[in-house]
Amino acid sequence: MSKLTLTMKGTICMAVCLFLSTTAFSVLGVSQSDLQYISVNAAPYEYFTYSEMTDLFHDLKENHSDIMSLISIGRTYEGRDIWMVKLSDNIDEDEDEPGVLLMGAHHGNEKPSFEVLIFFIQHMVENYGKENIDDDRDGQISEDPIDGIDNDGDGLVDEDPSENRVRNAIDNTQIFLIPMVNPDGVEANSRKNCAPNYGSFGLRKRITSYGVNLNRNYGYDWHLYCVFPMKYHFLLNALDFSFNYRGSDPFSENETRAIKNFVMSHNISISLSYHSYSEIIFYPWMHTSKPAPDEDIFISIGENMSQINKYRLITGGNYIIPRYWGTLGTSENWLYGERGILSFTMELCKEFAPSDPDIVHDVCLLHVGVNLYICERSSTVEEEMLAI
Ligand SMILES: [Ca+2]
Ligand SMILES: [Ca+2]
Ligand SMILES: [Ca+2]
Ligand SMILES: [Ca+2]
Ligand SMILES: [Zn+2]
Repeated sequence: MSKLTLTMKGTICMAVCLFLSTTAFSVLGVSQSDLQYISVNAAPYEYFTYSEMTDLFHDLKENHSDIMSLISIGRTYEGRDIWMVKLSDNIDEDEDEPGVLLMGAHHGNEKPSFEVLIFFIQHMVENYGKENIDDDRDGQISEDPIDGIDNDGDGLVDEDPSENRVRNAIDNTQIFLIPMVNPDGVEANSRKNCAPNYGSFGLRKRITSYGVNLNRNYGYDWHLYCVFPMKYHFLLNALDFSFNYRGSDPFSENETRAIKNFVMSHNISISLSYHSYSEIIFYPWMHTSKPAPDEDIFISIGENMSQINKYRLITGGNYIIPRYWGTLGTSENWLYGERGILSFTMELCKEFAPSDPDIVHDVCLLHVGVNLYICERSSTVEEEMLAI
């Protein structure tokens, strides 16, 4: 049983009735209806820890070894394996199928970013091999796919998804998932990783601070920091104690080197990197308002994802990434600039780590729909890019 299911069962919304006398109400200056029910959410959502995730993946792999593999693509400073789950049929072969890369937790305090991927992996392995079934037992089969819409108008949303979609995604794509890029940061609840810094440029003999913002450490157009220091928040990114410290060199960190080595040896068409928060979808370029060569495809994919999760799609020319407040060193810029991978940032939720179990469950389920859409779209993007 999934941790999410367990947690949902443990959550009881207690309606506390207050039996106060009329006199007491008048003294307090509030009406009886104001105080009749106070809803107390008994148990805040418990996100996966690194070791719980590790155990879960080993269990799932045991039970679904025909469609799931698990490897470590590298080790963190504190010695944790960076786990990569692959979902596909013919699991041991490198097939000629489009590759999809889904990542979470570049920033360790952004907990929904790994939770959505752990949930997705569970959903996929548990539904693979099932014929389309009537999940809600209403006599109709798979009538309400995961798209945030009540397709059959019965008041429930996404209650009867298509099992065949799961099978098609696993049979026709190679899905690579790295839910915790920064497990040390997850355990420390830290934006940065936990490796020591030896001065801002790595030239000191003693440790001066800890941690690099991994999503500033990818080596694409790295030198622009120095050419246009004012444009790229040079101090925030270059000083080692800053929350946005980019590291002493491009790919100076174990985690970003692991992602780089993995990506360089695999064929990948589309990538989503989950973060929180702000309910926004970004795509390259992130350091300049110059349009990306494939901007039309980025917009088309982005708009389709936005229809599912209702997040705002931010285009390169928008004020969030203007010319003088650009971001260098993101995974998206490097994946797209270096490897031509259509890569998006997905900023989940309205806060770093919501504690309401219903909110976490909804965001996880909704992004099963987003991830399935990405798998389906990956079958045509190579042709789409060639056509430009
Ligand atoms: Ca049904
Ligand atoms: Ca179904
Ligand atoms: Ca429905
Ligand atoms: Ca639906
Ligand atoms: Zn982030």
